[in-house]
Order: sequence, then C-alpha cells, then structure tokens
Amino acid sequence: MISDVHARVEALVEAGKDCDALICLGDLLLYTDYVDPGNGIMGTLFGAELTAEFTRLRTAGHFDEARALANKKWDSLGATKEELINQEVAKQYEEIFSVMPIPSYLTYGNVDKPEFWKDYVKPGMTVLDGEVIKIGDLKFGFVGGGLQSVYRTPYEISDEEFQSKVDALGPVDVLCSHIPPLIPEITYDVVARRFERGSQALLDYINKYQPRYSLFGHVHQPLASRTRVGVTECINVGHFRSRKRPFVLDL
Ligand SMILES: [Mn+2]
Repeated sequence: MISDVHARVEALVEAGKDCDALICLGDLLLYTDYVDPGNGIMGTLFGAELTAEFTRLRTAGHFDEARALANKKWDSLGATKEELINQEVAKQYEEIFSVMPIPSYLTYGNVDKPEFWKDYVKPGMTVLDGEVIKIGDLKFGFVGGGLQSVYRTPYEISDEEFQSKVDALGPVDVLCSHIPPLIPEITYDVVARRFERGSQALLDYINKYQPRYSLFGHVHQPLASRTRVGVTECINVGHFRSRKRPFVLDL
C-alpha cells in the first residue's frame, strides 16, 4: 500500500515485490518539489530559482503575488500554460505507469489528472473511484481525489461530489481514500504547519459502517499517522516520495 508517490519512480519498482497486490492511493505527479525546487513540473518549466520564489510566496499565503509571478513566466514561454503542463504530466505518467507493479489497484489523488490515466494504465492495473472490489476475502472501497482548497490542486471536487462517491460504496472491510477522514490530529501537517482538507463524509461513513481499516495518504507530515474511530483503525500509509517504502497491510 502506497500513497503520494510524487514521481518517486525508482522506489516504485521495489514497492511491488513480495506482495500479493499493490494498492496506490494517488498523487502520482510531482508539480513542485519543496526539497529540491529544480525537480517536478514547475522546476522543469520555471527553473529552480523561480520555483523556489513561487513556493516561498505560496507558503507565506501570498497567493495573488505567486500567481502574478507565475503568469509573467507563462507569458514568456511561447506555448499556453495548459499545453506546457500537460506535456510534462504526460511524461511523468508515462514513466510512472511503466514501472507500476502488477497487480495493482489505484485511485486518484488531488495531485493527479484523471483524464490522462486511461492512456497509461496497463493490463493488471485497476482504477477505482467510488467503487468496491474484492481482494482475497475482503471488500475494499475506493474514493479518490481531494476537496476544494486555496491551493487549487489539479483534482479537487466539491463536498457534494465527494459525498456521492462515498455513498456509492456501501459496507466494506477496508476503506481506501486519498484524503483522510476529518479528524484534527491526522489532518494537521506539522512541517507545513497547516490543516489539510479531510472529509466529513469519510468520517460519517466510518462511524456508520465501522470498516476494519480506513487507509489514506495526502498529509505528508501528519501530527499523528494513525488514530482509531470505534473499532476502525485509521492509518496514513505514508508519503512514498520521502519514505520510499510501502506500508504493509498483513491480512
Ligand atoms: Mn501528496
């Protein structure tokens, strides 16, 4: 089980070894690398220096200034922002899906572009979103994507749309989502020093159905990586880009 791959391609090859199936909870793309700003889509298109400045402004909450800085650069690049980004997105997905272990079960993160996936998903890779699948004797339910935020990441949906995907599941043994249920200690990022968006719909689902596990990613450096709601173990499977190892769910 992995999440938040953010283009950590080398480690992905290893992640699928010695397991029955790999489950991936999304965020395959790397837009901005906070550790090394020369990496990722922004680093490639903007260069390290400008990306670092852009990131600094956003981290400080100066979204309008960051956007203005970016727009100036986009105007100088000769193609539309969308064309340039989509070229880089395609390159990253090509590389990531070419080494994605098989069999794998995947859902989208907020840092994904779902419309691209059909071109890269290979036989043995199953994409699920608002859907349930049986793996072994257990039912796994998947809910992908993120909720709307000031960061305007690529795949953010409304609370209503998210709720309808959760409602479509019915009872499962293992609830798999990109974002966590809305519980303070698992949604707070101690490095970014902010709350990421968690889902009330997921929390309500857990209270109602009490699955054995609620597994998710999204919060890269959480205050707590696990908690419990009734009998449900809620676990952040870890930021694969930095951890480079999967979370092992031994059933
Ligand atoms: Mn992420």
